[in-house]
Amino acid sequence: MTIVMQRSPKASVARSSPAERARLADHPTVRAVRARPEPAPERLTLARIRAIALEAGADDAGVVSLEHPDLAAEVPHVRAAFPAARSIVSIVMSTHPDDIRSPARSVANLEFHRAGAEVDEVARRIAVALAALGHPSINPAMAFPMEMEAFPGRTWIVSQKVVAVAAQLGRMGLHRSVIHPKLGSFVLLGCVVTSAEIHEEAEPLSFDPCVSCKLCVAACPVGAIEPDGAFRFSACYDHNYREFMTGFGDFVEEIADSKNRNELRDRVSISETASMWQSLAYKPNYKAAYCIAVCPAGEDVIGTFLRDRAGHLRSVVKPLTERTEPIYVVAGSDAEAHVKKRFPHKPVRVVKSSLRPTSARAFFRAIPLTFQRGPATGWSATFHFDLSGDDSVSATVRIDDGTLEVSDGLVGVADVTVRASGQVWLEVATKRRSPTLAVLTGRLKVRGDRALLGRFAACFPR
Ligand code: B12
Ligand code: SF4
Repeated sequence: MTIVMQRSPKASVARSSPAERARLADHPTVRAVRARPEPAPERLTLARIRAIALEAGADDAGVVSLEHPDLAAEVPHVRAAFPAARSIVSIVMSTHPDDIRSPARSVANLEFHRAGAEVDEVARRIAVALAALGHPSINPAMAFPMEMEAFPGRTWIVSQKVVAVAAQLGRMGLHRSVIHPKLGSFVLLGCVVTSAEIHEEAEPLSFDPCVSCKLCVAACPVGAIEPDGAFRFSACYDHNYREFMTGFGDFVEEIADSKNRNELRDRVSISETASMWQSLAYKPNYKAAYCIAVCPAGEDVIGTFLRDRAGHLRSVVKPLTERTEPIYVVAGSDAEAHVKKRFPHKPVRVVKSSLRPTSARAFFRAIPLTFQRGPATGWSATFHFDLSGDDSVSATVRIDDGTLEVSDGLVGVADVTVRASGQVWLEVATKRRSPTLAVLTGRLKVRGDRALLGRFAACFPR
């Protein structure tokens, strides 16, 4: 057999012969480019970049160097998408408050999608303008589509909120969204990652636009925003994102699990199926965003709230809190308890957790996002996990009266020690393998009070 070695096109370009180089030099495109003087990239100031962004249609803008300490966690993700990155231009675009506040979700959702598309358009214009000045630049999506091969890990290239705060365009509100001092919570954020260097820093914002009214806490149907500033990620994600990503995945699994059409009709109402179709056909629909809708913060927004607080509650907050609508929760979650207690008129629709780990390592990264304070209240225990194999993990989980701490390694004295392969633990944790059988067959070894493992599982309902 004869093996013919073929040179890759890349290798042949790199090792071009003198004749090939001469032919390239004589190409009309090459001659035209070489005949033109090459302008040096314009040195950009913060003011100049801001002016470019406002000219492109942004309502506000700032720039931060990637060397800013608050952006350290962003750097690997940003450089993976654009190795030449040096700075990030952050932009703010307003949404129309009356639309976002409408109890008719189609009105609010249309506004989120319209404004979101505008953010991406404006960011693209800025990227093109900066590139024309000699600074190659990209505009990552304001939110979607995202890098889904990283799912369920971080799928976004830039944390827009982190960059906007570092650029002094606003501060994180109690509801974990950025509040702009003038436009309030009625903003979406975008950015342009650029190779331009910026050495100046924006003046720090002198005040926090959040007025601590806690209306966001009162309005959220699933209790995702806690008065102490904690954000219950899974509560928001399981309800608000029912028609996105893994919410859609759960819907598909309902179809797979149904024996026939009648069973599917019992599991999923016709209005839910039709709503899912609308989301697939016309961009996915959020279920709530009430935390943003009710927020009175921001100079341009707060007027009516200041003039007539009771009127704000009557005309903005109550139409949302009194709305009868299905609320999607995981059985045994804090969100389920919250809806039943605070909003008994809103029907509870039990779904499966949308956040499913795909490895034992990911399990320990994900549990802070799915941890439920309710089932963890009133007891404490330390769990050691000594998991071997390709997906090995050594971790300590401490649950202490409603709080969770996850540490690397086996720390302190354990009440329960779990030994298994990472794979077996993942299968048990995701309910693909019976824990009893795993113990009986010796694949899962538990030392200590086994009943505590049941309590552990209840803190992360699936
Ligand atoms: C992931 C995400 C979500 C998640 C988490 C929200 C959150 N608080 O971070 C979910 C699905 C719940 C969500 C919901 C909404 N979102 Co959102 N979302 C994002 C996204 C893609 C990244 C956010 C981020 O940087 N998180 C990390 C850090 C900075 O946030 P954090 O609050 O400190 O961390 C919490 C969570 O993110 C979570 N977390 C931390 N690390 C990790 C890692 C992983 C892998 C995961 C999954 C979660 C997670 O736990 C933390 C503590 O509770 C951005 C777009 C982008 N590319 O930046 C939009 C963005 C934050 N969302 C936005 C909006 C508008 C919403 C909604 C109103 C949507 C809607 N229409 O209903 C709700 C509001 C919920 C809320 N009160 O926060 C806007 C906010 C604008 C603003 N003014 O700040 C953004 C910036 C989109 C945009 N371009 O404008 N969102
Ligand atoms: S609703 Fe009130 S407490 Fe919540 S973010 Fe807005 S101003 Fe802050």
